[in-house]
Amino acid sequence: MKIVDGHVIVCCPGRNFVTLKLITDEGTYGIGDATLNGRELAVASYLEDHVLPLLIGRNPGRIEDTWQYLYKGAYWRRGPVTMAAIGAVDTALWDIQGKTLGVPVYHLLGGPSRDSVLVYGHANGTDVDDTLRAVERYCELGYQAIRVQSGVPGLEGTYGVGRGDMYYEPAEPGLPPEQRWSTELYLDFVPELFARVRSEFGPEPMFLHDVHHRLTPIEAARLGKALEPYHLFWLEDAVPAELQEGFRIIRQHTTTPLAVGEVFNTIHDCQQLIQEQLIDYIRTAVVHAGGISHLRKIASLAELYHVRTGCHGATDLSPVCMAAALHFDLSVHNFGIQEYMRHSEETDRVFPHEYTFERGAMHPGDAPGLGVDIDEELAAEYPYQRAYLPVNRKLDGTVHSW
Ligand code: EZ4
Ligand code: CO
Repeated sequence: MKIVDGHVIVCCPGRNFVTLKLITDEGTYGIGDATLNGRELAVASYLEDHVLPLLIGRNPGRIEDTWQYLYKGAYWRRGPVTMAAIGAVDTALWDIQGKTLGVPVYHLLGGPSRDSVLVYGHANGTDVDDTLRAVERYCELGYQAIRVQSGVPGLEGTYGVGRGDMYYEPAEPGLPPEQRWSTELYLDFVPELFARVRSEFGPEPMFLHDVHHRLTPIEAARLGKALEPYHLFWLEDAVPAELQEGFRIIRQHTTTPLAVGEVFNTIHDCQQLIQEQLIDYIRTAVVHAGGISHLRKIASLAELYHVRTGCHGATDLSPVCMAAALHFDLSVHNFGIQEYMRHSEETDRVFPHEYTFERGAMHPGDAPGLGVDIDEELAAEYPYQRAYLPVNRKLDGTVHSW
């Protein structure tokens, strides 16, 4: 069997997505997500201009060999653009392999290690009361685990608080919007928020919180310590993680479980974090960390050190990535949790899928391959629209991590 053709589909059914499609001489095809929020066209060009010519004529069953060929063969290694492109190829090849053998991809990954995949949803509100109402609605929808984000009094707009109801989409068409930030106001507010959440909903629901890279290690240590009475499932991205050893400081001070990794691209970004047991959950995503093949290597390293997986699953990762993540999650032994921000109806129509949600857990379905498709005719009705993530500034105007 040979890859004979391929193309990249860029569409915007409510938000931008980049999808790779590889077609074989037997007529089967596979798809992979290549979406890099705010930098979409760079990955589309990397694939179209530099990768597709290398794939024509290759045997699609040589998944690991193709990964190594694209990674080592480029000479230039790592980085989000390269790794999203490799991730898309890898995902499409697993899809083809599953379809060729007539089995869902999780069967190729060792079969199911569990019956279904625990997911967490996103409750957010402009203030505490608004946020509590959102948490209640997620509980009613059956979610057992809920990420809680709230507007901070005195700050206009903050990470995780959406414009719509029960929905969060940070990217904006046009040029990047700017937000304002105060670490002081935030640190005073968050423990109060979780005190209210626990007193209203009791000890049972699992609650998570995303700091979104905005603290220093010692500030994160203070927050983790202050949140200990409320038993968070995890505290996410407490600090920007370029400095892996920075997590030692947080770890010395708090037992609040730590999660990180949605912006990581390779195992090298988390090697020290995992081997020194500085984190509890690794959040690398299929699309941004080199596909299913590379994610399995990260999970195997993590398994040795009692670190579990908690894949990124925001709306800017397409349903193709979501499907691939669910096959990975179902099969890998040291699975922890999967993020699930529901996509818009427009997006779900463009990407018909087999995966299902029931009582706070998901299943990838049993269709051969990934069980997800792209309706190219419908996708063509939604052309690309330039959009960016916000930029963040402190109250005095200094640029801060968003
Ligand atoms: O801000 O995916 O945990 N989820 C997140 C996301 C990220 C977006 C960036 O594109 O932090 O909402
Ligand atoms: Co996050």
